[in-house]
Amino acid sequence: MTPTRLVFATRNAHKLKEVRAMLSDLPGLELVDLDSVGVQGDPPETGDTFEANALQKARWVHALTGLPCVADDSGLEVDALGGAPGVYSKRFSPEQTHEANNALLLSRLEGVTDRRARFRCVLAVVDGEREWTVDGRCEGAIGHGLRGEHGFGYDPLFLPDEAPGRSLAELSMEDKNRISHRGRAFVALATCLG
Ligand code: ITT
Repeated sequence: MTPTRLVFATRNAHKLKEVRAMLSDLPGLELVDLDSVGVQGDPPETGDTFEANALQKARWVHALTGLPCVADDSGLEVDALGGAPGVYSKRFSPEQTHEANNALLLSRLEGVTDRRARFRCVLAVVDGEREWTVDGRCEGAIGHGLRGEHGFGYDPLFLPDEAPGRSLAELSMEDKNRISHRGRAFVALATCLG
């Protein structure tokens, strides 16, 4: 079977690394990064939903390259914060670093007992003829301190239901990909392309 070749519209090196690791399990997909098709700059994301942002990024790269593109918009929804930081996950703290975002999240949840949260990922594909989205979720809770060295972003604070007693940052990339929002969205994408 010839794999579907898509440009992956991301500047997030961690996402790219995770997805590259998934591809051996998803032989129907081949992803090409932005540098290898000569795209400079960051895809815009000014929407207020994951779907809108994912479509915006994929359309932007498709308009520049004329090639079929996929984009990921993802983030963390915390129930006690009314779904925040959501689409603002990367820009949650003024510093916009993973460390500052995690520190702010811990401080916003000080004394809060309902710590339910989920990671969400929406993938949008734009190929010039069609546009569509698929999504994936990972349910869990926010811990009381940072744990683990793997992954990125909020992983050291996120305790997935499917790995009791461990944070996402304590899982290998392979184990994270099996249960993660992004892993699930890519499986959905490969199924829908297959
Ligand atoms: P691109 O737009 O270039 O793809 P980005 O980092 O801006 O990269 P998003 O807009 O999708 O990506 O923001 C995702 C943010 O959500 C990311 O910076 C993390 O803070 C958080 N996030 C998403 N997936 C995550 C994961 O698997 N583990 C931990 N944090 C994650």
